[in-house]
Amino acid sequence: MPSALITGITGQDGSYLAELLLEKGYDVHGLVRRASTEKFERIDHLKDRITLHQADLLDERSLRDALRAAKPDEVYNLAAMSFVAVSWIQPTLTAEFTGVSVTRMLEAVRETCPEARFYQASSSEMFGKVLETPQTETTPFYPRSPYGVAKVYGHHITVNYRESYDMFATSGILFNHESPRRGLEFVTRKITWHAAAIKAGKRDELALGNLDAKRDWGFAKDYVEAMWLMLQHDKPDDFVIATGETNTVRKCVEVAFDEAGLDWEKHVRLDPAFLRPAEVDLLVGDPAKAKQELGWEPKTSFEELIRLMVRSDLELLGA
Ligand code: NDP
Ligand code: GDR
Repeated sequence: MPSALITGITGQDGSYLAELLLEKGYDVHGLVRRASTEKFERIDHLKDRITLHQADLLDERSLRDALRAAKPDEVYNLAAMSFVAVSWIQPTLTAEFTGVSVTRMLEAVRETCPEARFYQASSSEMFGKVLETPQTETTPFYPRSPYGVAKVYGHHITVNYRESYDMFATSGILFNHESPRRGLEFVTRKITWHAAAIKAGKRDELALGNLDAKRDWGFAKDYVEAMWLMLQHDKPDDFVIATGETNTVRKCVEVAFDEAGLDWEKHVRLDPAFLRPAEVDLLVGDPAKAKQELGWEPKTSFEELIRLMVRSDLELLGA
C-alpha cells in the first residue's frame, strides 16, 4: 500500500486530496498543529481512516518525527499562511510559514525519506504584475504581496533541491481554486455565503473591495487530482494548473446572486477596507503542458463552480 503525508490536511485542498488518496488505496498521514480547540471540520468524516501527527512548520524536529513515523512514498506540502490580504499584516510570519518552511520540509524529507516524491503548493500569485498572458511555466515572476514573494522563494528552493540533490521535487503552480470548503475570507466563498445568508434573511449586505480584479477560478476537487498526477509523472517538473478562462469579481457576484434569486446591486457595497496595498489585476493560466504531459484537464466551469457553491451555502444556512 503506498503511503502519503499531507501538510495542511485540515485545509481546503488537504481535505480533498486526503479523500482522493484514500480512494486510490493510500495509507494517508497528515500534519496538524496544536490549538486550544481542535477544529478539524473538513476532515472529521475521514478521521478513522487517516493518521494525524502533531507538527508545526516552524518546528523542524516535529516535521522529521512525523516523516519518520509515516514513512511516506509521497509528500504533499500544502501547509502555508494562504490568505494574501493577511500577508501584509503578518509579513514576517508569512515569510516563515509560506517561504522558509518549504526548506524545512525539504531538509526533513532529505534526511528521513530522500526517495519520497515531494509536491510543493506553488501559486499563480507568483506571477503578480501582468507581464504576459496567458501565464505559463516560463512566464517571469513579479509577485505583488508578501505572500507572493514567499511563494516565489518556496518555488525556487523546490527547483533548487531537485537540481542540487536529485530529489523528486515538483512544483505545481496552481491558479485560484475554490469549493464549498473554501475559507469564508476568500472572495468567492465570501460572495456565495453572503448571497445565501441574504436569501435566508440572516444578512442584509455584502461589503467587497476591488470588483474589477480578474482571476482564473477552478474547482479544488479537479485540482487535487492534478497534484497526484504530477507525482505519478516520470520526472519532477513545474506545471501550471488552470482553466484558461478569466472572470472578474463582479461576474462572480452576478452569477452567485443570480443563483440565489437576488439582485446583487441592491445588496453589494464597496468598502475600501478590502482593497489591497498592491493588487494582482489579471490572472489567466495556460494549462497546455499539464494536458499534454499529465493528461489533466479541468472538469468544472466557472459558472458551474459558483452555482454549486451557492447551492451548498443555501443548504448550509437552511435557506
Ligand atoms: P487553506 O488555508 O485552506 O489551508 C492551509 C493549511 O495550512 C491548513 O491546514 C493550516 O492548518 C495549515 N497550516 C498553516 N500554517 C501552519 C503551520 N505553521 N504548521 C502546520 N500547518 C499549518 O489553504 P488551501 O487548502 O486553499 O491551499 C493549500 C496550499 O495551496 C497553500 O499552500 C496555498 O498557499 C496554496 N495555494 C492555494 C491555492 C488556492 O486557490 N486554494 C492556489 C495556489 C496555491 P490549520 O487548519 O491549523 O490552520
Ligand atoms: P487571492 O484570493 O488573493 O487571489 O489568493 P482572494 O479570494 O482572497 O482574492 C481574489 C481577488 O478578489 C479581490 N477582492 C476581495 N478579496 C477578498 N478576499 N475579500 C474581499 O472582500 C474582496 N473584494 C475584492 C481581491 O482583491 C483579489 O483581487 C488565493 C489564495 O487561495 C492564495 O493562497 C492562492 O495562492 C491564490 O488564490 C492563487
